[in-house]
Amino acid sequence: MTTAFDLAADAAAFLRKRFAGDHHIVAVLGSGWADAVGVLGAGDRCAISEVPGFKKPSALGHGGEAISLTIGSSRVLVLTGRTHFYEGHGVAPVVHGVRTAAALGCKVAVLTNGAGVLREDWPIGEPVMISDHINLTGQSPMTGDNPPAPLAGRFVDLTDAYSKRLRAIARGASPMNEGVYLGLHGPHYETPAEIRAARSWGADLVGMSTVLEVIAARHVGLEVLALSLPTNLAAGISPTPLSGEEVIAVGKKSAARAGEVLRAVLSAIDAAA
Ligand code: 8IG
Repeated sequence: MTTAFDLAADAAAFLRKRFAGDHHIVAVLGSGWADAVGVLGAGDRCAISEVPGFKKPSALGHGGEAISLTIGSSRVLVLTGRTHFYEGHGVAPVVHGVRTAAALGCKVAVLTNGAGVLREDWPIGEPVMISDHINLTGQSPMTGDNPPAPLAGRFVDLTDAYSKRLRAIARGASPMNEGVYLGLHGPHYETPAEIRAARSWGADLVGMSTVLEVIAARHVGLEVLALSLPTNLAAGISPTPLSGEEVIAVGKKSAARAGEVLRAVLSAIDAAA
């Protein structure tokens, strides 16, 4: 039987051939981050839809490319968009990127996203770091048969999911606020009552991605750093209705800043390797 891990191995073989060799770091660009790629420098590009198992992301403001670039002495695979669970293809395509990256030799995943923010004192458009998450998607990438040996079993430990080591490196490269990300199914936004509940649960950020990727990334041994771009105050806190267009507009305005932070963080991770 072909497993999701076989498909990731196929994708990695394709990318290894296309980009001539293994990579060290994968960076996934979420909402508001796609335009930051310009700041990271030139690289070799390929359409993600050419790579086995990948779908062209349909989410607003997401790119559809795999880019191979070099930062310091690290080869970085940049995915300029991601597949969300709400796109309706199930969990496997959502986590295919991180599984492929691990099969391509990556040891570190830097996941980025756009998020609603529950903290009125956190500036919109200024990147923050995720310290931990609450997964309310009701999903897990580890559902199903136990992964084939030599992969780890399905009961993934998430105690230190957001690497303390990488967070210290990122903090040193670019001081940032840090908080808990609540991952929801979407694609609708929350009600104000849900945001009040989220606050009492200890959430600082809300979004529709990342948590499933982090679980899958930890399973395959990737060390994870996750950055959020707060693009809007959460529902009931925001003085205006939420909209995808607002997210895009903030992303565009913040691209240079987000790119600068991402570049500094990737450089620092390279330098610590
Ligand atoms: I960008 O306010 C972005 N993504 N669930 N809520 C949820 N996802 C988001 C939000 C938000 N903003």
